Parts: sequence; structure tokens; C-alpha cells
Amino acid sequence: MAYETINLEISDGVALITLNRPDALNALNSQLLGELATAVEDADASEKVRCIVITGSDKAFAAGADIKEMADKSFVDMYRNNFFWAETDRFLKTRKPIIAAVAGYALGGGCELAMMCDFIIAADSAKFGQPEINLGVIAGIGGTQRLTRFVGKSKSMEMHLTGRFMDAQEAERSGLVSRVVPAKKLKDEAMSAAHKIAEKSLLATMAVKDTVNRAYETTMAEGINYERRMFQSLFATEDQTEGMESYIEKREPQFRDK
Ligand code: CO8
Repeated sequence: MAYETINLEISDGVALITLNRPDALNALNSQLLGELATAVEDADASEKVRCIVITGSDKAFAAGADIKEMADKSFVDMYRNNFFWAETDRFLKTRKPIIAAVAGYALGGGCELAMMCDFIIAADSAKFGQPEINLGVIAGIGGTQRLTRFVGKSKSMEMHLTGRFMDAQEAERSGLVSRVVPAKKLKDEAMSAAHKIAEKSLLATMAVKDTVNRAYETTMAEGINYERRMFQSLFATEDQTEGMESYIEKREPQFRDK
């Protein structure tokens, strides 16, 4: 499928999706979110893809939902047409790991999109924020919930209430991003992490994503029980046998996703 607001490249098991609305700092409009949801759905279904990387430009991962598209909407437009949420729900169903590689602005819906990914690698130029308060609204695709769980109530509340941005170092200290790298190396670092993931058993990587995400959805006791069942189930796979045998035989594993 030909996309207009994103670029898609697939190589060595990794789908690299680059948000591409440079004139609007990659602001998320319906077309972009629809294309992004389709691209991740296709990647999820493709035998050629084992990990997905989403990135933007040097200046902006995404500067938020498209204010110009939203400005004239009514409550009925937002509620009845489920504006944006249908696309984000499709995005969130992806079972393969997704890395957000963030340089520059990740604001509003851009910050929320990065947080919907499985982990964030940030360039030292990254700036995260939820400035919707300046527009007379609040975050609408998960920001109040995800940011609060990732960085804690005090910092999240301050960011949502004042609209202040967090730089990459603060984001790393606060647990929002997994690590910070020099801006020039961002794409290489994210792709190298993705290629590392792509070498593993896809069954195990999907199980990791599913199980870690439980930590945000359930109690500790239920999450641990879920992990135990998932761990036990992986002993029904050939990849478990291969992984353990290859370790004992001191060779690289040849996972076959079976
Ligand atoms: N929407 C639309 N256009 C945008 C956006 C945006 N979010 N951000 C930037 N642009 C456009 C600008 O309008 C400008 O276009 P033009 O040249 O035609 O005027 C172009 O991108 C370049 O931007 P600037 O000239 O402003 O660039 P600066 O370097 O001066 O400033 C900033 C960069 C600080 C990022 C600035 O552009 C800015 O403040 N942008 C808006 C940030 C913002 O408020 N984001 C939150 C948006 S609301 C939101 O995300 C809600 C999420 C929940 C949605 C749920 C929906 C269902």
C-alpha cells in the first residue's frame, strides 16, 4: 500500500515506520493515524517482520494531534465518530514489539503515541510534554494514565497542569524512556535494538510484550500468575528446546517460531 504521511521500510525482520508530515512537525491527523494503524497491523501479520520501530524527524517525533483538524470539531463529531480512538485501538492490538525512537518534540498526542509503544529510546534532543492544557483541553489518547504510571503522580500532574516540557535527561531519570543516545545515533541505536529483538524467538518476544503489559492492567498476584502460566506454556514450543539446547551446546540458537 502507498502511504502519504508515513514511510515504511522493511529489512532484516524490522519494519521502520517514519512519520512524515514535515510541514506540521508530524502532527497526528486522521490520515496519518489511519496509515500508521494499517502499517502496524500489516507488520504484525507479516512473516517478514519481527519488530517495529516508529520514528519521526530530527525536529519532531510528533508535535501532537493536529490542532487544525480538531479545532472545528464538536462533541458529537468526537463522540459519535470516535475521532482518533478507532485508530489508536487498532495500533494497541499489535502483538509484536514496537520501539519509539524519539528526537525533538513528542508533545500531546505525540508523547501519547510514544508511550503506546513498548519502549522509548530518546535522542538527547527529545522533549516530552502534554501541553493540551494550553488549548483548553486535556490529553485524550492515554496521556493522563500512561504518563502518571511511568513517571509518577507529581511529575505527571505538573506536566499536564502547566504544560511544561521534560528534556531527555529528565525523561530517562523519571523512567519514561529506556535510554538516551546522541541524536545522530538515534536511528542506528533503535534499529540495532530492533535487530537484536528480531533474532529472538517471536513466540517469546510476543509473550514478553503480553506479560509485561499485564503489569499495568492487573494486580501483582494475578500478573505473577499470568507470567507463570505463560512461562510454562513456552515449554510447549520447539524454540524453548532449541534455546536451551543451543546454550548447553555453546552455539547460537536457530529459532523457528514454533
Ligand atoms: N497541530 C497542527 N499543526 C502543528 C502542530 C499541531 N499539533 N504542531 C506544529 N504544527 C505546525 C505549525 O502550525 C506550523 O505550521 P505553519 O508553518 O503552517 O504555521 C508548523 O507545524 C511548524 O511549527 P512552528 O512554526 O510552531 O514551529 P516552532 O519550532 O516555532 O514550535 C512547537 C514548535 C513548540 C512544537 C509548536 O509548533 C507547538 O507548540 N505546537 C503545538 C504543540 C501542542 O500543543 N501539541 C498538543 C496538541 S493537542 C493534542 O495532542 C491532543 C491529543 C489527544 C487527542 C485525542 C483526539 C481524539
